[in-house]
Amino acid sequence: MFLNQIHKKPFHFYGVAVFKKIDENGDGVLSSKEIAKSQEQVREEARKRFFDRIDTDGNGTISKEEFRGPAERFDRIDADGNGAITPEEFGNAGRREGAGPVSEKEHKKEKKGAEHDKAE
Ligand SMILES: [Ca+2]
Ligand SMILES: [Ca+2]
Repeated sequence: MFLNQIHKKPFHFYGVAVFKKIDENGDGVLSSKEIAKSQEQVREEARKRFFDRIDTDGNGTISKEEFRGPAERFDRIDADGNGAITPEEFGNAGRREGAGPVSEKEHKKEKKGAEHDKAE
């Protein structure tokens, strides 16, 4: 079922090169461990890119001025309340909310589809 997920979703936007990167031992099969690891990496990378985009002055933290979302959301992400969001705080918030290319909900949907596919 993990294989199906990878085929249906990340692949058409990450490409075959990524398959090779994920397939660490090069046996042409993605183990669920390899996939889980790569999905976490993809999420981290997406978060990092997103973070960099928000951090317009590039000082490594997101200030209230740079953050364009609602203030309550900023406060929620700024876990230590010092008025600046670090990449760590940002990442933790993302994990808490299930943000990223594959959300919890999509996971379930894909799983369902995958089971349907392997009816043989
Ligand atoms: Ca900044
Ligand atoms: Ca902070």
